Amino acid sequence: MRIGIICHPTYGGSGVMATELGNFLGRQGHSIHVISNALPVRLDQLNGNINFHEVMVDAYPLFQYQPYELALASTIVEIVRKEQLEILHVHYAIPHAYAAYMAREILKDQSIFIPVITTLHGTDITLVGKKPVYKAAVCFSINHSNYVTAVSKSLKEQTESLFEIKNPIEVIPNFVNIAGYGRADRELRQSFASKNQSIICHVSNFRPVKRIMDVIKIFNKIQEEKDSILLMVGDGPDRVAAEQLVDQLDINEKVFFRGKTFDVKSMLGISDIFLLPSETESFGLSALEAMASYVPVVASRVGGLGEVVDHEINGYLENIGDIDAMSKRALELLTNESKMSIFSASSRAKAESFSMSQISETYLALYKKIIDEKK
Ligand code: GMT
Repeated sequence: MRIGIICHPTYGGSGVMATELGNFLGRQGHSIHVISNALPVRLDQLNGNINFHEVMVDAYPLFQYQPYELALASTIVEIVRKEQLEILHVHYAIPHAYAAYMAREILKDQSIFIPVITTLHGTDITLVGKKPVYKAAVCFSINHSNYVTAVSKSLKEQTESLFEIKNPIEVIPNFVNIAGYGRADRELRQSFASKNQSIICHVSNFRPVKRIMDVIKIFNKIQEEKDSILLMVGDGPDRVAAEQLVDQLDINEKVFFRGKTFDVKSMLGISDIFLLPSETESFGLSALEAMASYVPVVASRVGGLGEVVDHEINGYLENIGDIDAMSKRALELLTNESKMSIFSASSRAKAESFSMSQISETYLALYKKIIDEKK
């Protein structure tokens, strides 16, 4: 099959999912064409079936904002024609679903018919898409996609309650390539923490929605009771404020900001607890990746996190902003070895139920069905 994938390239679950799906299908022999404004971080460039096409935007001084959607739509048209793509899978509605709609209509004008699948990821609906300035265009492009999927039941429900959706939305959850995750070697762990120290981890794009000040405050309470360190993996707008808070709390020696280029799998592989106290989270791919690494998650009870983390079975879900409860939950595990090992095994087992091979096959079957319907 000849598949076009449109996604954001930067750190964020939607780009990671799109890229991992492309990598998997490319390894199966499908011809994958990823279209984005920069090379996505996890794209497997060594595979001959995987191709990357950069959207180039010409900076013109008349424009305060460069018209990225137009450049993207034109690039899609060009690549569909040149590579004879059969289907377009767009990840994250803004601005991809709208640009793909335009491209599909331009191609129709040239007697080329290509279906568009839109996968909704979360903030494209819950934070950004619902804003009045985008709402009409987002709703229109969802309703004019040939097929729509959402990464959790919670996101499907939120989309249906926020917009006037005429298309059915199928839930196809995010997945993890389980084989790539596990415990890392002891030497790596020892390079960060002493034998008696626990390792707490957080991975995100450090945007306000992730509430990384809560991460620092929760960790501060944990380390008062149990000697620990905190790995902050990622980067983003709240990093400076988080560093200031670490200073104020005088825990500099225990908090490591690792930046965004660091090997996430290894960081998860040496961790004991993963913190995700987000304001909203449609799914929580980083939580799933932690669980695949045998790391129980302490998170807020929001959005689709309850579809990933089973409260009191392989992690804990508490109210948004409840720093006390989250730190107590983390300590419950860090100070009880047998409970920790039960939660840890159950985390991995739950992650295995989101297996990449199975969920990618679901997408593939969907592509086939939609292409066949078009014929
Ligand atoms: O807002 C983000 O956290 C980034 C965003 C993205 O584009 O990657 O993440 C969303 O999509 C992920 C992949 O489907 C989900 O795992 C995240 O939960 C979701 N983020 C939010 O809903 C806040």
